[in-house]
Amino acid sequence: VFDFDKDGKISRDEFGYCWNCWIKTIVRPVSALLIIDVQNDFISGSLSISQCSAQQNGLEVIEPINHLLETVSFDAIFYSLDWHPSDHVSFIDNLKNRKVHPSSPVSAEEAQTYDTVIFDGPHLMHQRLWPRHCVQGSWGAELHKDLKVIENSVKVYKGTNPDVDSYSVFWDNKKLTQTTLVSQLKSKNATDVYVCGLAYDVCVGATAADALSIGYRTILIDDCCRGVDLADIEKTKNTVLNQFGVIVNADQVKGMVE
Ligand code: VGL
Ligand code: ZN
Repeated sequence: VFDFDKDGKISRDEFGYCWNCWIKTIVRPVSALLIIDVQNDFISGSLSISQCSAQQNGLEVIEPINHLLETVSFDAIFYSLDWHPSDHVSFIDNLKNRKVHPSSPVSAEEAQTYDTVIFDGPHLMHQRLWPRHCVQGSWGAELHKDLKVIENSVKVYKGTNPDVDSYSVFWDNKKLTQTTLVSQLKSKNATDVYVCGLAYDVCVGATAADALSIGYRTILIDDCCRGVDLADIEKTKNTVLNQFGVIVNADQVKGMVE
């Protein structure tokens, strides 16, 4: 099936194709795509990232993610949802019902949205304060209507404990509880975890960091992510690269998975 030239060599393209097939018979990668928090509140709702310092548009991830879903056959696909109860610790309007520790860099009285406070409790806990968002069952918590949802994919809900926030789809921020993602990736023998969605420097970054810490080959799909703060997006990328993760654009993924 290969085109040999007159010296009996195969072309550069065909060599690349052969190499790819050969290495995959040895490595047998099993790919999982994690689509993080593509929910109304982060796109045009109460925590719209367009209102944050990087002024990015969350809507822009939908078309490239849909295209990825249509052109690449991942072995498993997961959609995460930030899914908070009404009394969630991260909501700034719940601050009055909580106890800020005296060592907190900002007091309860001076705290503004996006500030980080230290809450008192059984353990001291750093917590960034956000507007009320992704309340369980609300419109803001729904996946955006234009995001393609694949049959037989799995939804993973996080941030359901009122007292602990959860940025990563693997564990909450205090590593008290795991989501169902960990056992589902194990049962599918996943080896490669592809990560995309919102917000780049918050939940996407925390998820990629945890995937790397577990030992998954972790691939961040840069052009399918939008974030809150440009400096934090740069930090996220550096963390991934320092832990031997890979950062690609969506058009590079097809060759990696097939
Ligand atoms: C997120 C802020 C608060 C996210 C969730 O999905 O990135 N950001 N909760
Ligand atoms: Zn949240």
